[in-house]
Amino acid sequence: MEKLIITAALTGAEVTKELQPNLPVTPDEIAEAAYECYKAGASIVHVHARDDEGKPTQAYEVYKEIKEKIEERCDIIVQPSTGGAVWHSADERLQPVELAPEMATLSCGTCNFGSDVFMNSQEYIEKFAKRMKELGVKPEIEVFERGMINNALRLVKKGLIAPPLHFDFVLGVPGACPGTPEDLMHMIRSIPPGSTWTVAGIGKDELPLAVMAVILGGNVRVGFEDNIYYSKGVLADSNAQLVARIVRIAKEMGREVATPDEARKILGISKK
Ligand code: KMH
Ligand code: ZN
Repeated sequence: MEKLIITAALTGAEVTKELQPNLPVTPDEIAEAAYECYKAGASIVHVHARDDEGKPTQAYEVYKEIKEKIEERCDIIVQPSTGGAVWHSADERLQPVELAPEMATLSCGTCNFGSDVFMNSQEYIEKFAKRMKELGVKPEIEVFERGMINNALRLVKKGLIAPPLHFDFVLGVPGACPGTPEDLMHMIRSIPPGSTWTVAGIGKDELPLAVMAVILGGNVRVGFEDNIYYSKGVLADSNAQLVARIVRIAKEMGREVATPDEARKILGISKK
């Protein structure tokens, strides 16, 4: 098995400080949280930006500041979100890609998202994939429903993305695919051989799906974007605490944890 790639999804667009007082929202807080996660064993940081009022923003300048502040501290792979918040336009969502980061997310279909709709029309998906290709950004294909895998494979046929593909199965979003072990197995069996995958279980699904990924040779995403608790009813102290738990479990299972450079090699990313 390859070494385990751990992604820390620090902030997201939906969680607030009221829900999780330790949520990092300013560029300094986000950079510091990224560094703590790096020290704990994460090799990728999935970034969402917030404005001065703590509201989600896709502004280029804010992502630039966050990226620079993280890069001053460590060489973790910075993966901005192109999902943003459900109300962001496609053009807003694309802004962080202009920084030409090593990776960015590419959501490959539309789904319900709680009481909202997370809109990813074919037009959006192709536009995002095209710009990522032009700027040499490795897409992390976000899969919230099984059919999104086929949408990604259509992008391969159109020459907009190229294997080896890297998938993130986001399971347990209210309104989209649940996070049962059977759902994860079905996703894994549905991707092309030679692909890599990670799993982001939402809420109570985070830990069991992460453990499955450790066992099955996949990779793991944890963090406040997906889950704010350490255990039932107990808030986590930090994103790094959630990363550290996965590192401990992986070690117990005999699975080594990848450094950022090892993750780059596994994912086929050349360091920028
Ligand atoms: N906040 C969600 C609507 C991504 O980062 O690419 C979308 C999301 C996906 O978080
Ligand atoms: Zn995200």
